[in-house]
Amino acid sequence: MPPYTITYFPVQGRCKAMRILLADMGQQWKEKVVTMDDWTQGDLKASCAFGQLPKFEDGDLALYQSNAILRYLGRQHGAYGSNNKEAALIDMLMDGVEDLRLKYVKLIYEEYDTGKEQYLKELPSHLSKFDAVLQANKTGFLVGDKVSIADYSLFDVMLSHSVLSGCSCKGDKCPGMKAFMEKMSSRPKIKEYLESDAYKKVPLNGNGKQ
Ligand code: 6SG
Repeated sequence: MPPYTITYFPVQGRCKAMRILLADMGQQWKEKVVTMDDWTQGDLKASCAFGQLPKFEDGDLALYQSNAILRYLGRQHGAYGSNNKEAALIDMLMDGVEDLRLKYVKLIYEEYDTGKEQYLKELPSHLSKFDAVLQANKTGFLVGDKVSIADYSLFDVMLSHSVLSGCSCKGDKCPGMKAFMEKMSSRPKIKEYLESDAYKKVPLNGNGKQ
């Protein structure tokens, strides 16, 4: 039996980074898919700490909040830096990625038709901040010399932007980011996962927009 269970809607959404981390770490996990009918019935929602999914289980531990889940897995699988200072920088970058993710989610679910032009105009300025961190660190990762949960989180959000229609920021002006995306995409287990049906058949977002 796989040690972990992810309970979530039939989308990538808030689970893409943790799934990529688990695949990269060679871990097995079970997926429990919750349909709109199951969810609106209400019992599961009432049982969730904040009334939302994803839910992540490791034996008798039930965790909610996708970034808390990533932090747990980062600690468990050595992807949370090599010391306290690296862990603090990883936290900072995770929060920076979260700020960008919230803008992306707002665009997708609330402003796709009205706000995309402005979003795309502002995007290079957000991405340039991550690019600068990557260029300064010189290892191809955001922090230190090994992969961390901040890398999985940024990689996840950037994969979503790489298919955002009209988004021309594919890395030409962001050499650090371009190298980062190539490095993460070519890690053998990530490559295998991204080419699998388990990944490809699941839509990015719950409303079909991307
Ligand atoms: C939605 O926002 O997928 N959880 C979402 N929505 C249902 O009743 N801070 C935490 C975290 O990081 C945010 C959790 C997140 O973990 S994710 C949730 O639980 C609720 O609030 C986006 C997503 N949406 C999928 C979805 C929405 C509409 C169609 C598909 C409702 C849910 C599933 C079917 C109906 Fe649906």
